[in-house]
Amino acid sequence: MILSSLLAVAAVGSDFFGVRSAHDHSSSTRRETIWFESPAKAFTESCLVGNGRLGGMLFGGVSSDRIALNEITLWSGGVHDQNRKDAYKALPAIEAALMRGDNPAAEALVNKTFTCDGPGSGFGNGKEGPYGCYQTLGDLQLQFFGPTGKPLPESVEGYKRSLDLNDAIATVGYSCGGVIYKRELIASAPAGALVYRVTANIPSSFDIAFHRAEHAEYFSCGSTLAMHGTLPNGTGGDGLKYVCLSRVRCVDGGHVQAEGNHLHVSGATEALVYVTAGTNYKGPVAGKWDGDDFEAKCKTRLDAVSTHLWDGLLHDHEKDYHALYGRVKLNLESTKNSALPTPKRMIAFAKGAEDPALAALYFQYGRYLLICSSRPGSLPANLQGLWAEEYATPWNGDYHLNINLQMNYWLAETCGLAPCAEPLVEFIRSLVKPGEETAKQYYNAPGWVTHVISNVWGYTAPGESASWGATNNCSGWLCDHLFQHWEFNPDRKYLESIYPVLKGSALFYLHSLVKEPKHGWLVTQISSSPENAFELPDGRQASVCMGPTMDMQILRRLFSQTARAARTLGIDKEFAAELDLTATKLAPDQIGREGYLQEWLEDYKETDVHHRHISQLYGLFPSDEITPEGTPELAQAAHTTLERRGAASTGWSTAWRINWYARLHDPDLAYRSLKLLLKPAFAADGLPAPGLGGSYPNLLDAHPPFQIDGNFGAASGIAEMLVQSQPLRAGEDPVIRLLPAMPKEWASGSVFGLHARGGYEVAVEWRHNKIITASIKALSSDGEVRLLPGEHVVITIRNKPIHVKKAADGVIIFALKRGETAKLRPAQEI
Ligand code: FUC
Repeated sequence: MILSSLLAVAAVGSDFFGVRSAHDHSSSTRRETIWFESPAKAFTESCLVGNGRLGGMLFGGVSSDRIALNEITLWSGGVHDQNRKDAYKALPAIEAALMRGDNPAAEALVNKTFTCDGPGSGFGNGKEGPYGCYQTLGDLQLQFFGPTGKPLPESVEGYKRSLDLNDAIATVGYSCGGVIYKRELIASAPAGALVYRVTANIPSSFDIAFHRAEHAEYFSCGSTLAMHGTLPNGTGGDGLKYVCLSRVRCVDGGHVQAEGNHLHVSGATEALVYVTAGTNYKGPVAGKWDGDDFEAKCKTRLDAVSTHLWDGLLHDHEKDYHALYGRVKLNLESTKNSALPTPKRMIAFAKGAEDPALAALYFQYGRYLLICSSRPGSLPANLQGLWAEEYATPWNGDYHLNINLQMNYWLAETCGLAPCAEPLVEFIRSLVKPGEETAKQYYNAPGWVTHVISNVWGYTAPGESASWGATNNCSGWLCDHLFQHWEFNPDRKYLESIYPVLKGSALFYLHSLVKEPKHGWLVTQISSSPENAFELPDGRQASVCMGPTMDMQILRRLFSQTARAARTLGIDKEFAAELDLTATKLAPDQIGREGYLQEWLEDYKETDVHHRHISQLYGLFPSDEITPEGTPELAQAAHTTLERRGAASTGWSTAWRINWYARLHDPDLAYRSLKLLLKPAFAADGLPAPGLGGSYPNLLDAHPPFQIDGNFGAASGIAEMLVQSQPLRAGEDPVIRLLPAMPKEWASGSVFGLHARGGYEVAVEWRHNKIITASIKALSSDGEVRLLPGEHVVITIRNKPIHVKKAADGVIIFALKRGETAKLRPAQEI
């Protein structure tokens, strides 16, 4: 249907309901707020909202305001096969070069014969190519006028702009010439819309318009604005089509009029600006897509949302949001600094003013960002989550699979956001079919495989350069997320549904293993340790290799998880046994000459000793084959590796360090990394400053540039500092451990709602660095809790002390029925 005719039918005039909001935002509970004293000059100062699909970045200007918009499917490019046909025929020559230790020759061959067929990701610039690029939907621009009809001056009184994480609402307020202006923005998941409420205490006027720098047409009709367009598919044709609609409804007096490509609102004390968007995304990822009907569906959403007033919309939005956000509470005790605007608070913290509550805010911000960018039925959070103001977003705003996408989801299970992992699960499933073709063309192998980069179009081929694009352990790593989702939320049906995906991945790697000549270990036949390179004894450099440590660790995990899944389901007995046996033949973790964990099969010198990727520590986190209890020498080697690489790095690498140090039970170094991540990455004017890592004024992570993985990785790291549930030794049952890496600076506090493997919800309260009380609730099934209490405790269920079994290493075991809560107290207090 033609969009203009759709809108003409629907054009509605202004409504005069005269209803003022009765909603009161003040509440006695502590609020987690990021706030500013001035409008944002860059999106790194803006306030972010999102409903999993539609996002907004509120700049909050006085005379002119901007909400940068996003729709998570808005990608250029399209579904294109970039597999090099019959590339596997080159394998024997590459393998032969690797077997004789001539890695540079192997690398030259990979570059020539084993990269993608086509431009691939365009080295991060794939916008005009078939790979495509995630990009902004455009801007909603607002222009405000004072009582005389002139644009508002920039200098106003009492300016405040804030993002309230407790209710997921962004607010701007100020007064000018005695007039009080207030605006509030939500991204409502139930309504599928952004709603911006614009109020003033006298009748006021403003204009709104859409702006997009390319591929956009606009029109207006009645009280509705439209922007629509078609992105290029990268091979000379039309790609994704999109539409974005906005409607203004005057609530308390006022009038809306379409004037050219904008709407003019006059005489209103309260107006609601509704925004909906949609695309005809038809990629391979299963979701609740609008399809060819996207314009009509987008308009239906607009019609529906615009029948509602603010209070009702806010009520539904908060109810929906609280159901996720409210699952976890973290109180690290406030300091006076929470009264400072966020950028000043960050500066004070960097200068040494302790501020535990800032860490709690950063933790909840990570959870907030995931709730806003990853909801069931949609796509996973990309490199920027959901928020991009660019058309050529850095690294195409894609899904990098050698750390970044995985890090985005580390917090999902531990931080009570399992439903937010659903888009990742669907995304992984969508890679199986294209990944089977890639396995066939490149390795002549069964099963499926992905390499380093992917997009919403099912890209699984290697990247365009051997130095980073040959890494092929990524599908194995993704499978860990499928399995952990089950470990945290045991459900047989779900396990049945993911088993074929695990099996397909395991089959691929089983097929790809070769015997390395020195020890006869089984290793991956052609690979690289993500993005790092090494020097051969003769001084030549290369990245391409056999069996880097990370590959071996990922395969051990994949094989054991797949075998465990098969046994749990009572199927594929022989296959499970084959996986177990093969795992014992894989190259082991090795300690290098300076006591570090070797990154490669040989003790090569890395070309960059401070490289941001420390992939050989995958075995420490997110995996659990290296633990202080089970493998103390390897744990020490991991520690040495980390200190050798140094503390300063990119945002995500710093965030990974928090998780690593937490697993090494080193609170001081975990906290050091968290501090580095919170270091201001901005100059006095608030704009990004040169440097490595840190955070922007709105607490977004600086790679630089902005990359959201550090935010998510840090939230996961903070959770790991407070509660862990991996086994003490690989292959054993999970053990819940309370406050395993709690820094002395967080002397008193409480956390509620962190999740543990086996389906448990955990709460802990501590004072003066000692646990006062804790509780464990069985969410999914009856089971046996294994707990490392750290000190002598008494456990009660329904106020009655219960019997606990004592196991090795101070672990205690007790039975807990589904729905029951066990309470723990130090023995002397009972
Ligand atoms: C990987 C990292 C880079 C960056 C990019 C998006 O390639 O090595 O640091 O995070 O992904």
